[in-house]
Amino acid sequence: VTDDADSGTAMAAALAELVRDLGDALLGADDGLDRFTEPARGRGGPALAVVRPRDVAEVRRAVQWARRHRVHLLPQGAVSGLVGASTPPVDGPPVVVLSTEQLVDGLVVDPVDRTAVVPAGLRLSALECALAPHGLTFPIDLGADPTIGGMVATNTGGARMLRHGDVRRRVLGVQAVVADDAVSVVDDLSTLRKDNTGPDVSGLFVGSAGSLGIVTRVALDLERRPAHSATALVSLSGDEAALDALLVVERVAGERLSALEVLSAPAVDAARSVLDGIDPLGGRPASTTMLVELVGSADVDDALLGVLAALDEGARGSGVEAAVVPPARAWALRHAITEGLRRRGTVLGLDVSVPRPALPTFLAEARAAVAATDGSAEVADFGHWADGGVHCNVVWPDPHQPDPEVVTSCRDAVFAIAVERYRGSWSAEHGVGPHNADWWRRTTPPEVAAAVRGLRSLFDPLRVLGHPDLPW
Ligand code: LAC
Ligand code: ZN
Repeated sequence: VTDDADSGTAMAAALAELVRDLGDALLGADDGLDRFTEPARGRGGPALAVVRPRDVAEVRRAVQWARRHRVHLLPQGAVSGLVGASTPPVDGPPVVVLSTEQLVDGLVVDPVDRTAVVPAGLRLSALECALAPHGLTFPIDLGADPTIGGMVATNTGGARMLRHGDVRRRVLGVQAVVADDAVSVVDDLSTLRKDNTGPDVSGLFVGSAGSLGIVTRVALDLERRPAHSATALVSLSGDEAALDALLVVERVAGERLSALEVLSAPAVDAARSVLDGIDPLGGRPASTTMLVELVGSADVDDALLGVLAALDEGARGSGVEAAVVPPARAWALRHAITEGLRRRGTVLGLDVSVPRPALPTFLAEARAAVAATDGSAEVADFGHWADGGVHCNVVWPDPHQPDPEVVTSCRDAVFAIAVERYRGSWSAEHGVGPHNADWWRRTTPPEVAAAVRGLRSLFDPLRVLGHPDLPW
């Protein structure tokens, strides 16, 4: 046990050493660290310093320092995660943030192989720009613009998961710096699609929330950019109708289907509020709305009309309002939801999944549970219904400010319905962080938890990597 004065002196000495080891890559408290400490939602805590290594050698030096001084080193990409894992805790041990924003050199695209080796700090948008001239894409699409390393650490899903899978399915290999005694570089950067020469070590870093190692490069399996795409927005009478429509769309669209999102009326309203007069719904009142995207050859427009005709027929005269909308407009509506909700007030983002047949009843029960917990809260859900995923956002419109206990009660109520009643997941695609760590402890079978903790003691025996409140 040290008293505060002693630990303060020890920390000052440790930081002086960090300046000596990594000074050129370091930002200190005087440099304005807000963009590294403010999470996408909610509040963050302070960082002792931010280190921005430019290569693997500097990442290793940072990890060596963290081990020597037993200080938490928090890997960080674009701070777009939604479970609180990439920014320092409000109350907790001191942390140094390791931002990958300068780990951006050395992208290698192989158009013949249809693969790329990508530095961890590269943003998804920058990767897409580099791939476009080759007619290639890394087909994971979402509202934010994360780094590739962050996408690996959270195993991002996104809106085209039904067609292209999540990050896990697209990662061929990973290079990561781990915090074992040797501070090893685990170099498993093969770009081979077929390579059955033992267990999948790269895969261990996918979804690890930055705790097992700091991902420095990633080998990715790419896709050809589709030549044509067509999108429609379909207004439906509610969630039951959406489930019926989902089946019709899948049956008629077949392999052309590349996205199917369902947006609740409050989510549509929130998105419209940020689109400044451009209304992809042509003035129709907000209702449960399905976004359907088809990709393929020049006949996708006709195929989409066929899907809409089948939906109309399936609705048996009760009327489905549907319109073909240019893809950029349809996606603008979809991607404006997050910002629209943020402008409404305080948002609790709950990212759950349930078996598809349970989607309507799950949502009805979740809305009722939230209303029973706090009358001022609204549910503005939207999600990747074809994958059984729902972003069950709870919103407190300004000026309502929920107490922390109310937030916890809403989260627990919704998660309990998803997990206990419908055998769903309390984190469908946003990964694990302090916001949902309790649920990992509650629901992970002991043998599985022991395996994860075993990996942690292999790669990070001193427990210096990742957010201090990770549950393993
Ligand atoms: C998305 C994030 C919120 O689907 O998961 O855009
Ligand atoms: Zn999502």
